[in-house]
Amino acid sequence: MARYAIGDVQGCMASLERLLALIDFAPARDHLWFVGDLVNRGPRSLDVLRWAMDHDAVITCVLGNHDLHLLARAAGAAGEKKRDTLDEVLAAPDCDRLIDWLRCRPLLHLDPKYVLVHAGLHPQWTAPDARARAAEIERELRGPTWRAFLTQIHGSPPRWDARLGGGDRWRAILAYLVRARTCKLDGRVVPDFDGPPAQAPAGAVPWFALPARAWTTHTVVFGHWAALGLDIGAHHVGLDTGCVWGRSLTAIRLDDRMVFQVKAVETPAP
Ligand SMILES: [Mn+2]
Repeated sequence: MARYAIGDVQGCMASLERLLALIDFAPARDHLWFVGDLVNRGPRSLDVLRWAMDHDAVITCVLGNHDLHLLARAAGAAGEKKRDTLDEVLAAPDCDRLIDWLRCRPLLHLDPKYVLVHAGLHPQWTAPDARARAAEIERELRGPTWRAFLTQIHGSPPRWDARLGGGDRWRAILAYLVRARTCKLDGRVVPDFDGPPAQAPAGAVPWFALPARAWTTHTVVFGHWAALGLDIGAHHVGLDTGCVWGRSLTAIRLDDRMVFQVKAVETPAP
């Protein structure tokens, strides 16, 4: 058995198929981790979701910001965004089944060696702390009031504080798990900056480069930051290589860190 982690797919089914062929993916033998953002911006989100649900037994997929946006659209908790390509999913006859499958995905997966998360972690969270914070969100998404919950995740998050409650607490947790790229030295996520680390605003550093990180007992596998590209450090593996922007889709075999990449098949929208 081999375990691979795969970067942000974002509806790029043809590129995913090309990558699965490159790694000679065999469901009977292999297990795949996905860093989230299975859907949106790319052309075939519906096909990617159906494929993922069909392969539920052999994949581990965490939720990304675009996945949460799809859930919010399905719940009537968010409107259409300019570059959304989610209409085909929302109009599909199996939409409810796909949405129910998606909202039961974890926000974070923890094993003895790795943390799998879409964007990042707060520097003061240990890996088990992060798992517990993620579980707070997962409980809401899987419960009967998931639609109402999704109306409360928008708006600017407060700085993380363990005493936060309710919507402020959920927004502060999600700021790390699904949105973080750079942070200030006090741990606050810098909103909106999505360029390369070298162009980060003054005083902002990648979330994984903050001093005194509590989670470095583990290696964090993540995506969400296309401008960072493939980035492998002592305790982090960034896998978003901008497939939906016409660059490439990346897998890493976790057992030996062998990297596999395919050029994006999809042409990015202008
Ligand atoms: Mn993302």
